[in-house]
Amino acid sequence: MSNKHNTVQIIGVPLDLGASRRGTDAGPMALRVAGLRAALRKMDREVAVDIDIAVPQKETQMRNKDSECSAHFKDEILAVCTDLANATYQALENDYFPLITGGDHSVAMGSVSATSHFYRQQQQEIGLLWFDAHGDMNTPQSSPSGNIHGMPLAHLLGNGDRDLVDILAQGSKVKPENVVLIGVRDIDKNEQLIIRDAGIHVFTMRDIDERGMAAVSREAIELVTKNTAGFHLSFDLDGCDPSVIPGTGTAVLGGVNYREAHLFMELCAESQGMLAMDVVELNPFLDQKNVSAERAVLLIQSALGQSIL
Ligand code: B3U
Ligand code: MN
Ligand code: MN
Repeated sequence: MSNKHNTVQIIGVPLDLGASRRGTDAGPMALRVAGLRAALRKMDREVAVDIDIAVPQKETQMRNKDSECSAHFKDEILAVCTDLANATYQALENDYFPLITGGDHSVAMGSVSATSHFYRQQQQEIGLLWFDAHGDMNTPQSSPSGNIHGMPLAHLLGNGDRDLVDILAQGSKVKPENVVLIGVRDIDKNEQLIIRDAGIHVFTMRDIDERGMAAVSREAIELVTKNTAGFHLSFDLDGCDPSVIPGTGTAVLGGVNYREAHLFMELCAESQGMLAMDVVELNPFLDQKNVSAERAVLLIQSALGQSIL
C-alpha cells in the first residue's frame, strides 16, 4: 500500500442534477480559476491532461424534476456516473492518481465504483473515507428530497436503486467495516436508522469536539487502511464550517475549521494510503470571490503531501 501515483489526473464532473440548487456544475471551472493545476505543478507533481465528463444541463432535459419521482434525474446521473467510472478506472490503469472535481456528491457513485473495481480485480478491498456534514445514506425510499446527492454512500454500500448500485460492477463496492463517515452533523430521521444498521464507522462533530481532530483522523485512517489496499477519500466541502467554505449549497453550522481540515488532509497524506480523491459540492455562485475554491485548492495540496516545512 503506497501512494506511488505521482502523476495526478484531474477529472472534472460538472454535475448539479443531484441537488435542488443549481451551481455545482461550475465547481470544476472554479477550481481551475483558483489555480488547481498550477498548485499541483508547484508541488512537483506531474499533471496529466484533464478529463471532462459530459453532463447535460437541467434545462436541456425533457423530463424535468418530477415531484412523484423518488430519485430525480436518475437516468442522467446514472449515465454520468458510468462515464466517470470508466474514466477513473482508466486513470488508475495508467497509474495516475485520480482527482475528481465535482459536481454534486452523486459523482462518488462513479468514482468510488471505479477504485473499488480496480482493486477487486487484484483481489483487494478498498477503504472509503467520507468527509461530510451529511450522511449521504438515504435511499430513494427514505429520502425526504429525492435528491441523489443525499444517497451516494447508501448505493456504494449496496442499498437503494439497483441500477445505481450496479455501476461498473454488480453489487456493493465497499464493506461497511472499511467505511468511515466523518464530520457529520445533519442526518435525516429515517437516515439515522439506516446509518445505525449499516455497520459503518461514524465520527460526528461531537467526537471531533471531544477528542480532537488529530485523534479522530488517525483512528479513521487506521480503520480505512487496516484490511485494505488503501482508501478513497470522498471530500464533501460542506463538512467544513460555512465560515471556511461559504460556497456550498447545503451549508450546516458547526463544521470542521480551516486548520482542522488541513490537519485531516495532512494525516491522509502522511498515511500514504490514499488511492483516489473526490472534492465535491463546490458552488461558486454562492461563494465570495472564489475563496472557497482557493481554500479547496490549498486543502488538496495538503492532501497530496504539501507540508509546511
Ligand atoms: N439529507 C438531505 C440533505 C442533504 C444530503 N446531502 C446534501 N444535502 N448535500 C437529503 O436530501 O438527502
Ligand atoms: Mn455529501
Ligand atoms: Mn454534504
